[in-house]
Amino acid sequence: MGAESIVILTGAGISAESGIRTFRAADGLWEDHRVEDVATPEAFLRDPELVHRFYNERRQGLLAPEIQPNPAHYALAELEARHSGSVLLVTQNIDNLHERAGSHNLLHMHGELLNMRCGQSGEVSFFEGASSPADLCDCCGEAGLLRPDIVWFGEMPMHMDRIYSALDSCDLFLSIGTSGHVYPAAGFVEVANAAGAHTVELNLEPSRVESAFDEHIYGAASEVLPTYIT
Ligand code: BJW
Repeated sequence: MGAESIVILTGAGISAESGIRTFRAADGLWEDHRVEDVATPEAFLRDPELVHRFYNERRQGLLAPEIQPNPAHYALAELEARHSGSVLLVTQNIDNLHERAGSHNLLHMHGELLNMRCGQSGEVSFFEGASSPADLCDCCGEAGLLRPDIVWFGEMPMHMDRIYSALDSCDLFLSIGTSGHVYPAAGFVEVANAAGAHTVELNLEPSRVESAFDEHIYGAASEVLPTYIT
């Protein structure tokens, strides 16, 4: 791989083979709610108990011993090790499987499941247990302010300046395991195209924005990715 500056975008598909459900697979429902109706600031205001329960379950799921990084996560960590300083990994995923596989130059644009954030001060704290609206926030000592450190619909994703700046100067952009339904991530390929990068989609099936890519590789990430990047 001769590229000098590589940006990689990952989505739920890369963690599917580790046992974490994707968003738009099957019925996409949780307790009869559409995920889109739970992962919003309005849902948290309306029914904080429900939203805490949703994230508590997913936190518990992530911490289960059988949930481990798969060969696709490891392949990206190896790629970063081989191309020191020239690979930026941007993930939409809120799990921690990339870091557990050894990736370091990593940005979680939609937040992290194991972090909580104070809705008042913005202070972020690591959190492994079950959260509830009764929890007191460490920074202000009040109940009801702590929320999952997650980017919900209508909120600004994180690290956007760093991401756009890397996209503006990359010469290779890989998009892995994402359906292309959710913006701004679904628009990154256009930014990379405008920068003159070679753009590649690796996914189980064509995404919603597949026509924007120069190259397409369809298959399970744990199979196609290690082959593609060696
Ligand atoms: C495999 C595989 C295997 C399976 N191997 N592949 C109208 C038009 C355009 C935009 C908007 C609009 N109305 C509203 C918006 C904006 C909105 C949006 O995009 N909505 C769309 C639904 C229309 N976006 C936002 O609100 C964002 N904020 C925003 O836009 O701020 C303003 C802004 C302005 C200017 C610049 C920047 C910002 C915030 C979005 C927050 C997304 N949050 C979620 C929930 C996170 C919390 C949680 O997890 O609970 O993030 S939604 C959910 O979707 C989650 C994911 O990160 C995200 C993307 O999903 P992903 O990863 O693509 O998963 P899937 O399931 O969709 O796809 C998996 C793919 O993998 C599939 O294709 C499979 O085939 C494949 N796959 N197994 C390889 N083994």
